[in-house]
Amino acid sequence: MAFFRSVAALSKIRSRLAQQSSSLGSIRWLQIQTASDLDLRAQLKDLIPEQQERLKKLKSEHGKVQLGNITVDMVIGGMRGMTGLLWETSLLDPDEGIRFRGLSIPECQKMLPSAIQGGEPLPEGLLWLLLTGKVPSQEQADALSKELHSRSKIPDHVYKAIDALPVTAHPMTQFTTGIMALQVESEFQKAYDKGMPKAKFWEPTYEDSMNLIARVPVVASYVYRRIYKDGKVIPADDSLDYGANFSHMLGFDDPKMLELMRLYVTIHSDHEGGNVSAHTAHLVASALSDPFLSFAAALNGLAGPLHGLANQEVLLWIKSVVGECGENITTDQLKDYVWKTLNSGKVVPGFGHGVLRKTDPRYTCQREFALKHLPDDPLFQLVSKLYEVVPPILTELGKVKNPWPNVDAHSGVLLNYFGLSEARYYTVLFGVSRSIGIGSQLVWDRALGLALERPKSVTMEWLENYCKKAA
Ligand code: NMX
Ligand code: MLT
Repeated sequence: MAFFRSVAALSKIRSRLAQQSSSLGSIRWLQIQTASDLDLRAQLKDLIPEQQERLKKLKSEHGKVQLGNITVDMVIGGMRGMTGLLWETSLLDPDEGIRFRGLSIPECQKMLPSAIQGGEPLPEGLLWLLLTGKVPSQEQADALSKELHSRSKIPDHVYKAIDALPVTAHPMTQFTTGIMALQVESEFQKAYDKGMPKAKFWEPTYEDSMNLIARVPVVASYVYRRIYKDGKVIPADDSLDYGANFSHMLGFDDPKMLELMRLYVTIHSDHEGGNVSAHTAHLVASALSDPFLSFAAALNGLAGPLHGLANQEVLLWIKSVVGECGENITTDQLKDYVWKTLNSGKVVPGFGHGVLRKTDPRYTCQREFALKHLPDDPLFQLVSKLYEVVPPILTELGKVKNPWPNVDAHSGVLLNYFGLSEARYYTVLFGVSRSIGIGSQLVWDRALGLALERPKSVTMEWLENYCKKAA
């Protein structure tokens, strides 16, 4: 805490000097990186007032501009295509895929700091980007890495809460229980109970979000080691970055696996605001529930098979294909298997999307990773074959809006290759990553004073009457 107080003081001196700089001429030493440049909270404090003004202006000048028509189909059909949320950290284009604060995945791979030259982005670099909209320097990402380590201590009762569950409980149930137990230490709840002005809400939210992001890998790896490795916990290694340390605590130290985890955590972090997990967090947080409560709610949505559980389903499905037909399956056999799945009333996991209408760029970058590091892996080759076989079949069905693969179609075979083969655990990895996007946006939700979410619902009778009158 003393460090952060002195950093904040330095930041103030620096901004005062910066204000004087026009009268002093150019002060070159001011450009040298100072402690406040490395302090994410100080950076946010500078950024928030201008973004608050921006939103105020948007509301007063354009508040009544229409964004489209709401149709009955949209009301019945899961609000698809209905613009109804403000989410600053990322934006999804149906054809191009996700952009994090304006940067595509290949741009993030080029521009964000990495652990090795030309390597995969550091998730802490992405966290900085999502929170500030700025690409951090290597020093800023490293400082954030250290800050996350310093926040990662877990109180004992969290382990006890998880241990109260049967070891056979689904990993997502154990993980979410751990997150709920972390909530006991919420700074937001403490500050709210004492009373604080609305303008200050973002500050304890920032503390909670950063603590949450710092602590989720510890909870997640505890769950993994408890279920699959006889409870033999591996302590954190403070010299490692966020993704690498997570992989290390799970028990995987192959340098390629560390790179995979950095990539994995980066690309799963955020997918604009309308997906089930992000939207749930945003909704729950709009009631001023703290980030732990909001994120735990999000995880319960992520645990559904149409959302985050699909990564588990994909690997189990691929393994069932191999189990039934062997690794050297022919294209015709694979087609038959896909039809058998569909005819049994199931979806083909890893294909389709609520918004995307082309191959998910998160799939593409994982495919590139596989081509570089495991081109001969038989399961990767099967995934490649599915890329050819599944889309024409889903198109033939005639109702699927997007026959192309999504992020979940690929992640399992990569993890499996490096030894993380327990498919039931995969959604927990997705959850760890999503804490970064959700945690970042929740800070902005409170900084911008976003409203309680409360859309209007109607009955079928109301719709019928409305449509009769409109006809
Ligand atoms: N396999 C079989 N049927 C499908 C698939 C698929 N992969 N994708 C869509 N459909 C069906 C869908 O079930 C619906 O059928 P019905 O009208 O009988 O209910 C019809 O096609 C129209 O659905 P769409 O409008 O194309 O898709 P929607 O936006 O409703 O749902 C998903 C999107 C992602 C839920 C859907 O594509 C799906 O179930 N995919 C498989 C599960 C999956 O991979 N989920 C992960 C998504 C990414 N994530 O991480 O969250
Ligand atoms: C996600 O990453 O949240 C999924 O792709 C689902 C979505 O965007 O709706």
